[in-house]
Amino acid sequence: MLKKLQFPKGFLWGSATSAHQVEGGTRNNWSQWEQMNATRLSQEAKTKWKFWQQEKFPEMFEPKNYISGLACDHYNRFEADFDIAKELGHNAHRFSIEWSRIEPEEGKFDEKEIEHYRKVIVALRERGLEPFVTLWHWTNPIWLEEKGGCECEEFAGHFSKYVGHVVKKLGKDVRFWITLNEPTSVIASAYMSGVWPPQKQSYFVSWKLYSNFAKAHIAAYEIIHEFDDDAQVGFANILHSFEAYDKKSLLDKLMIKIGRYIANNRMLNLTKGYNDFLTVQYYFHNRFKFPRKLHLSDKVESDLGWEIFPEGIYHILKRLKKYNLPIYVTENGLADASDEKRTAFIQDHLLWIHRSINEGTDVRGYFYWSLLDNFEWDKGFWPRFGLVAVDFKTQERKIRPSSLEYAKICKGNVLEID
Ligand code: IFM
Repeated sequence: MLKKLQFPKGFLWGSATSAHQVEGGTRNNWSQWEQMNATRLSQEAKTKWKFWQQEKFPEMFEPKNYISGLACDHYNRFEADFDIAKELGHNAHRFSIEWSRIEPEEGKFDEKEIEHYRKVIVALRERGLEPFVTLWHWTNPIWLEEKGGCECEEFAGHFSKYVGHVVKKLGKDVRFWITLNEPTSVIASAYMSGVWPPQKQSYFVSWKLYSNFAKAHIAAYEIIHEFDDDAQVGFANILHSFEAYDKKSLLDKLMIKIGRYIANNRMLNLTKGYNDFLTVQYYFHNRFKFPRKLHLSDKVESDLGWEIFPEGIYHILKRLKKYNLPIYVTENGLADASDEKRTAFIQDHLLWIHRSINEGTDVRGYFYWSLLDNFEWDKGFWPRFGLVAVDFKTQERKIRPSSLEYAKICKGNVLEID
């Protein structure tokens, strides 16, 4: 029997992008690192990815896969891209402002770039899309990176000056601000495992980074509210789902407690009182069997080999309920070049989100990651997350069938399932 799951009135539906991944032509710590590491990354693909992935995505062996370059040329094509989002029934869109464009040299702000982002915001509003503006999505201007980037003592101070400028110039057109994107992903991948720039492996620095990021968020929160009391400010938090392999094992349970604290709760605790809304960015389900994480080979996976576990989002939301704040799912998506799994992926996650809403969790929006295929950081262009496929040679856009299924949900504010 067909079930119709209605979402709350005013629910926001959309998708998300980030500047470095889609705009093209950015000059920051990542673009610099890509130039120095593209060849190495293309050589490492042989050992890093499974045989089926290597066969399906031979571009992973080409150094140019690892250079963001023109990306989706979204910097020049944003209006046409937003036309697509509108056509797909979206009523909101999350994007990020590239700090290195706004402040290419310390203390020197580029008004042309402010104008660019003003046009982006106007273009969204003209199409009925509520802008969710991210102020930092992992990339630092080169001058800041030379001072130590996120780990330097003055990170929050530098960030505040940039935020102050942006908010003064663009604040009257923006209601929803996201200060930082996934600070814990940067801590884990750049400073713990050391695979992202600046490739440090230091638990000491990692620990300090939590407080640098919390200070930066809190400072930005205050600056934005000084300008506009009604603004809604939060940070984008990647939240992992955790499961003890043996529900009776104290050690397995201890591992998930520690994992949950480090990955999910620490940033939330440090920023308590300074969030108008909470966010969920959900990609990973972790099963622990002491002393390690388990990889079960019988699970459905994305092209990146990430397990698809929709139920996880329900448990995450349940844990956020106690904060009594509105919640937006600001990212959830998968790499699926052939578009075989995306429709079910979106529907299944929404099913669990809906269940959580029915139980009283105040979820107010869902942003699929991502509107376009784009540059997936150290993995480059081969993982295809887009609702819209991008041919990176011609910049041609092609709407994937799953995005039409998602469009039905967005347009009707309802999920219809058998
Ligand atoms: O592409 C990233 C995005 O920049 C941040 N969240 C996770 C996505 C998929 O890895």
